[in-house]
Amino acid sequence: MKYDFTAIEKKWQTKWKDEKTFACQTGEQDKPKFYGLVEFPYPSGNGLHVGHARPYTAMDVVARKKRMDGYNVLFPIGYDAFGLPTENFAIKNHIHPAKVTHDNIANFSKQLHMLGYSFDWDRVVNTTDPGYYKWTQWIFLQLYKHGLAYKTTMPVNWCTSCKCVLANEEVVEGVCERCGSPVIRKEKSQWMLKITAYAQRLIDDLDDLDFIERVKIQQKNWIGRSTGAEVTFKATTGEDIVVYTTRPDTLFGATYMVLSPEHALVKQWLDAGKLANADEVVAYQKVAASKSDLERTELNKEKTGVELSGVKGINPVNGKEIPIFISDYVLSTYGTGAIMAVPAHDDRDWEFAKKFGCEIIEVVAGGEDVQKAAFTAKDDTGILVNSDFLNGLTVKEAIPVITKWLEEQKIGHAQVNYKLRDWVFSRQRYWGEPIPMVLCEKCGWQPLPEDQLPLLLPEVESYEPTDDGESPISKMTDWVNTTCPCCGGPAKRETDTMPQWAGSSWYFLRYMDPHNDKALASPEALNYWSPVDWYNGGMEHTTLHLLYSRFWHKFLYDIGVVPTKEPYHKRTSHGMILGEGGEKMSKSRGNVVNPNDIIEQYGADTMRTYIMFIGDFEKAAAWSANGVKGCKRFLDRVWNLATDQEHTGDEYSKVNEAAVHKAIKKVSEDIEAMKFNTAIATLMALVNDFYANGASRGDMKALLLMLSPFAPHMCEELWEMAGYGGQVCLQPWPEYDESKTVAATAKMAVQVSGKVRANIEVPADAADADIVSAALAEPKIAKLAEGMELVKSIVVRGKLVSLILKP
Ligand code: ANZ
Ligand code: ZN
Repeated sequence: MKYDFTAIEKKWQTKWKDEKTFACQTGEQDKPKFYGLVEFPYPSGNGLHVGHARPYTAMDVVARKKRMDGYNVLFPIGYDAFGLPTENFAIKNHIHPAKVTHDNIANFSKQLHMLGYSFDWDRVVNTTDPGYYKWTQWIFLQLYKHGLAYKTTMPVNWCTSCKCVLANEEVVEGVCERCGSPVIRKEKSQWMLKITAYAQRLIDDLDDLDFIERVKIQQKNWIGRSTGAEVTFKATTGEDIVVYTTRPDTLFGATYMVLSPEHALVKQWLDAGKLANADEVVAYQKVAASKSDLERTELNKEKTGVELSGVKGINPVNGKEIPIFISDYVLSTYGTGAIMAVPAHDDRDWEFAKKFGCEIIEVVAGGEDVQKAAFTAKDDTGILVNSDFLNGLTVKEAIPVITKWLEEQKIGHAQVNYKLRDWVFSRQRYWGEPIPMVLCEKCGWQPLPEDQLPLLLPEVESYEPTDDGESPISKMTDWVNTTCPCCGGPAKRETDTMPQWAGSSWYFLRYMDPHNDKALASPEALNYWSPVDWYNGGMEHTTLHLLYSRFWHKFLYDIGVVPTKEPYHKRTSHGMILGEGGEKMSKSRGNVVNPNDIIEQYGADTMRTYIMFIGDFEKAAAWSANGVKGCKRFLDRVWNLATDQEHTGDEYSKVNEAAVHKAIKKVSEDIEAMKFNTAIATLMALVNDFYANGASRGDMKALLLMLSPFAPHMCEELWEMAGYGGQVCLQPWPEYDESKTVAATAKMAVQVSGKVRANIEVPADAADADIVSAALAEPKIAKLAEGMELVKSIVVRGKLVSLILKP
């Protein structure tokens, strides 16, 4: 009988959809719950690609196995649909972004069904649906009411082409992550979220989570905790200059100071006419303003700067007057925006001092040359020199001593700093959630009353960003002009929208209770399903989405909305799928594989099996057309085995019993460990055994159960044909007996003088001598051995026995 995958897949997909086979109920108490989550797709015009198919198939395999293990499984999907690509497409083609989104979602949904994923289709969420973004806006209002949302004017990353503010994370090597255009710095009034208030908890709580190590490390590095001290220097003009240093022990080596060009004191001195070289200073400020932080702090870059003439700093440990520079390598957004420079022991200061001829004083004994000392000083066992009361102490000992001294002098204190910045939450674009705030001339910023949510996105004629960088919504005066919720006087609505990260910061909560219009989800649903048990997604989302959503979740926990401190218990990550030849798939390279084509030619089950077989799930893997064919052949073999041969006996057959138990153990463990490729290899080997030994009805049943998470449609069809009853996806997962995973007998080849002459079967625990006797007793071998003498025998257990015979 022919394996008609097209008809079979359609048949089962329709049945699953019509019967809502994978819909789950909240609160089912007689089963443990399992919540498996994948990152919901951005519904772009390109449709689903193989990069989606890998993680989605993987979690589908896990979800299907968990159902068979007896769990009540929540496995949902939705769409992260606000954002720039859709808006840009809408502008270019003069189609409303809502229409573009609707069409793209329809296409994605069709493709996801075609792959046979066991999603609960009653729980689909769409971040652009007002019923959804009502709650995104509601969360924003809670953040505002708790002092975690504020508006401030600050230098922001500005994409010259998208005409839009970008978060630091969206700027990659000085250019816009999305369009590749240069990013400059610009002063803008922005809504900010105070994620920094959660920095320490975002680090500490990682300890209790089952996240893969590289995710934890990346999150910690991104948050970037550093410990040191703030130290106050005096300026000769009387002002305090506070610096942040991780090395207060090197204070005696501080021979000059550097302020960021944006530092408030620079402006103050300029305004007061204190600087003799004001023109030069202002010119330098202008150049620095156009650069991104990354460009400014590049290590190998030639250092630039201007010395302020007319003002000096005073080193508090020795009263020495030292020059003050402005330089772009000091960032306004880190620490205090000012540093004490210790050129003997800091690489950047060293380079700067060499160029500007500043004094270099070694304060940690380094050895031959001072440049080397810059490196050795990083080791906290170095010994302090030229440092008065610190001399002779190690770096480690000196830090608390000098910190205490600074505290006693009331000119400093220990300080912790984080690299993490507050989250720039405003976008001057159309296709996003309106920020529900109103500006009253009298009352200032006022939150929209919650009963006015959702604040709908108004219809506009043009979605083009404006040249002045305001959102296109700002042109909708009818919408913008409103009344103050506080005094009833004239007021204006905020016209910025939220960034794309907003909707994805809490979507996993909405899945728990997607149709609720009284709350983002009911307490029952939240209590029952929280936390997500297993979340798999891309490494590229480790520092943005994962951190943002942990922050929102912690906040919601603090205000009593969600029951757990953390949203996700376990986080894993998959490697990318590369094109044939190992290069990134891209339109320009012409190596993009469309899942639809593979499904059409070989079927979804082959697509699924191949994408799981392609290689180590955590590593990148190159697509191979031959590999696809190999997986199709494997499924053909299973199909033929099932349909061409007679299978009798509900027990496992004696010859296969050990192999079946072993396979169940291996496949079960491999799925839990995301070693899908070796799970499939195990099933392939089992099918080979079945061909070699024949298979009982019981053997075939076990095979179908184990293969069903990978190739669900074919397994359902064969299950039905065999008349086992019910659907395979609703059966219990097969159990294995550890003691039966070892075969009672072992097959061994017998070699005579290097040539295989016969096969024997011996007890698995037979002694070597007995194996040799059995080999010699085998009729063919006995004949060969007639009149010969055995000079040597080698036994390779479980494999072969090799005999050397001589006359
Ligand atoms: C003196 C010193 C001596 C420093 C030494 C380092 C080594 P992390 O670990 O990243 O926190 N720094 C402080 N604020 C800065 C800013 N806004 N822009 C650029 N650099 C800044 O680094 C903290 C160190 O980076 C601080 O300690 C300061 O230089 C510099 F042997 O102070 B250090
Ligand atoms: Zn008012």
